[in-house]
Amino acid sequence: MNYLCLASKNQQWCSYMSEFTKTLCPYCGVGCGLEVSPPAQLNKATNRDSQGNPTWRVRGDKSHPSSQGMVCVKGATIAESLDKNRLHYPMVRESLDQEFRQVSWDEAFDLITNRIQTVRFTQGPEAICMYGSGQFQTEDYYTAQKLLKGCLGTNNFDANSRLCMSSAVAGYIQSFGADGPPCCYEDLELTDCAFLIGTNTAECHPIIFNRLEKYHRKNRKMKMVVVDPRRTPTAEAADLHLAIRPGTDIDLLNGIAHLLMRWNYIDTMFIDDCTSNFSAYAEVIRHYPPEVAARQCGISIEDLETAARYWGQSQRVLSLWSMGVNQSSEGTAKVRTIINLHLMTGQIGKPGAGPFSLTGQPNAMGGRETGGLSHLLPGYRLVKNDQHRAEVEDFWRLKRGQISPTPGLTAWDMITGLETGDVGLLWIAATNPAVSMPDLERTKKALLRSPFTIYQDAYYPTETAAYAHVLLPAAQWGEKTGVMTNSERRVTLCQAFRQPPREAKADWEIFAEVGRRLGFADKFNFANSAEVYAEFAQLTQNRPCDMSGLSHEKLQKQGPTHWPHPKVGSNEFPYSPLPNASKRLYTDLRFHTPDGRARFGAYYSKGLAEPPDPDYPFVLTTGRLYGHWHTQTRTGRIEKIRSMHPEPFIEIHPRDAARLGITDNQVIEVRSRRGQAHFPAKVTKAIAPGTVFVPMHWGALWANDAEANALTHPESCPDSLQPELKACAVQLVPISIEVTSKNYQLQSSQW
Ligand SMILES: Nc1nc2c(c(=O)[nH]1)N[C@H]1C(S)=C(S)[C@@H](COP(=O)(O)OP(=O)(O)OC[C@H]3O[C@@H](n4cnc5c(=O)[nH]c(N)nc54)[C@H](O)[C@@H]3O)O[C@H]1N2
Ligand SMILES: Nc1nc2c(c(=O)[nH]1)N[C@H]1C(S)=C(S)[C@@H](COP(=O)(O)OP(=O)(O)OC[C@H]3O[C@@H](n4cnc5c(=O)[nH]c(N)nc54)[C@H](O)[C@@H]3O)O[C@H]1N2
Ligand code: SF4
Ligand SMILES: [Mo]
Repeated sequence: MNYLCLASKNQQWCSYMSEFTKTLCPYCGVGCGLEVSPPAQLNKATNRDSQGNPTWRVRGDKSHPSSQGMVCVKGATIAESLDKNRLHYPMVRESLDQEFRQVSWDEAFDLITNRIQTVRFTQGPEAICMYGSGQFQTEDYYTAQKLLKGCLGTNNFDANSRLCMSSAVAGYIQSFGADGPPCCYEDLELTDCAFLIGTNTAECHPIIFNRLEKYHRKNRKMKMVVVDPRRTPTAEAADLHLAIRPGTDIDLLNGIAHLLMRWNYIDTMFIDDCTSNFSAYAEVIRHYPPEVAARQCGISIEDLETAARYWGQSQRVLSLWSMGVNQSSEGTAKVRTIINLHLMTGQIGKPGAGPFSLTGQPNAMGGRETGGLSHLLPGYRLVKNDQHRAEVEDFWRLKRGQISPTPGLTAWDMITGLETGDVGLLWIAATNPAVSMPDLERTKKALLRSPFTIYQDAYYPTETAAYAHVLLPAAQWGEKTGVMTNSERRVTLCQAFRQPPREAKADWEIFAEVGRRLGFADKFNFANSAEVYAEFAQLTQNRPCDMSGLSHEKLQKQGPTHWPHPKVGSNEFPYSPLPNASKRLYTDLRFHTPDGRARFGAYYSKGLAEPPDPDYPFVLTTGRLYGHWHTQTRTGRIEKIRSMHPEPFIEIHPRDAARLGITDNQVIEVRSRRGQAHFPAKVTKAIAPGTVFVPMHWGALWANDAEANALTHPESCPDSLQPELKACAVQLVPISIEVTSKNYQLQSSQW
């Protein structure tokens, strides 16, 4: 019976294949299914139709279980960006003050491999670094790990996920013994209380929010709590909005825990049978009575009590979080403090409940699975673990000891390594650090000192291209077939539907070719990405993220599938029955720790790394807008989105504005200890007094002097090494000019 159901589902999945290509939206971690169809009369050589119109048609895929046919404005308009300002050829230059000249791939590969060999033998493998991205497909990530960590013997592969969800990874590992969000999207429609903390889900994970909000509207008994210093569109929809002071999440969560204890809403049986370290935690939360917690957070005691009551009285509580929690100098502690509430109330391993970290990028999850941070190895393994290294070495047929036991440089370490001269070669792919890294003045100065930077991107120009010696044209979404895993651990095959433009190549192909030319031909003789995935999937066998039962072929026939998905018997039809348990982790209440118990983390709040003071009296927080994606490489080239968000701005509370004599639209100079930037003021009650907000999207190519990261600092969480991009201290100086949106079109109309 089971197989029959599956088979008919498969047929439905396959039946559209001839007309549409099924794939995934390449923007956010929601991972919405898309169906893409070609423009009428496609000319295969140019990717354009007879009118020269390059637009492919994109619509939501109703059969994709994560998104059920829904898409947001970014997914809906993605096709418009595919042919604008693409990087078509490898380009090189000897120094950053020269013009680039076009070279053949052969020349580019020669140059790169020679340089790698020189650095390897003069400075050692530790001087070679790669900085990658959650926008890689799993095959790209995996090939890069094999090249750097396996063949070259350096763990210096880090990704922009360090700036994004490394605190969630560290928190899950410390509390549960392994990484992996335990929940699924169905939980959105099964919960009694959704506790959203540090996440503007409505703008940043819109389809998750749609599902939640629809359910919330129908079921008024279900409660939605939003914890965010800003009154975001997400907060607007909540039953309770707790506008805490930035950086006081641990005070709030420990304060809620204190009340849950006091009111005896705790699940003693679960605590006794399934957890450890409760007594240390109980000692900590004793110090957070409501008067203390509410005062610290700047909220009322009544609101704190309401939040605790919602949590305590709900049968099923689902917490959702993202950057307001992770991007913090106590990010891991914040994550564990959220998990603590679930453990003390037994809210995990059942429908509608659990601690659910939302991943930002489309394949940040794949990055975790393939070991795409400098302390990880493929298959949720750790660099520091002797057995894990040995398993990977054996699997890759490397000599024992080839993988270094030392975690590699993190994203920010690579910047400081350039400053000290320890980094001899930096290879950047699928990320734009000249906009997205903290403390941009320092970052850019370090990039200028780099002896040799390779930059592999789909577009030109981007801000980071200005710091590259070699540019490599990358095939992007729709031009390469590969796998991505979304926030709910659902794996989707993203099929190519068009040719890469001119000479662009898939990232994994570039890494594999460099590997072969460095003398590791036997390690990289993949004929296609399906073979790369097959090898990687095997390496996950018997690991928490086991997907050894998956392959490109199977994903194509069967459609998107949750992991764990172990190999059961033959990999051939009939497809292995999906273990129902894979929808949710820990349904057996056994965790991946040595004793099988989840660990409470006992943390006092430390607050911000750079709190406001009389010289820099405001807390600046930074984040995202609905239409734009990060550094605008795609969305800045889409008219509909540009007109939706024409210019950057700074949100200021009316009380602060009045005190400083600031009016709407007036230009404000914002200064931190590291730099300055200018933004038109948006005077609004959506932001709390004392806090200001700027979007992160406007780098040097898109606006004059409106970089959020000119202001931010790199102070990081000691466990996850994730920088505190969500808060720094600033001063505001009103400038008299009024801006018009013209200022912000100038930059991009130049090219
Ligand atoms: N439209 C759009 N969607 C995106 C992206 C995009 O660029 N554009 N990027 C994707 C990526 S990679 C990511 S990581 C996600 C990010 O998704 P989110 O984390 O939802 O987005 P952010 O706007 O960075 O930050 C979320 C909220 O954290 C709040 N915050 C700041 N400080 C604190 C604090 O101390 N405590 C609490 N509780 N909250 C705080 C901010 O006010 C902000 O509203 O979005 C993904 N989706
Ligand atoms: N102040 C502040 N700074 C932040 C944040 C914040 O909240 N506040 N958030 C941080 C977070 S969470 C994130 S995730 C980062 C994001 O920051 P970035 O990663 O720098 O931002 P993107 O614009 O997504 O850059 C991705 C690049 O990859 C290219 N690309 C797309 N597809 C492919 C491909 O298949 N192959 C290759 N080679 N290239 C491709 C795109 O053209 C683009 O240039 O920013 C971080 N920085
Ligand atoms: S919600 Fe995310 S995955 Fe879905 S269409 Fe929008 S950007 Fe794409
Ligand atoms: Mo992110």
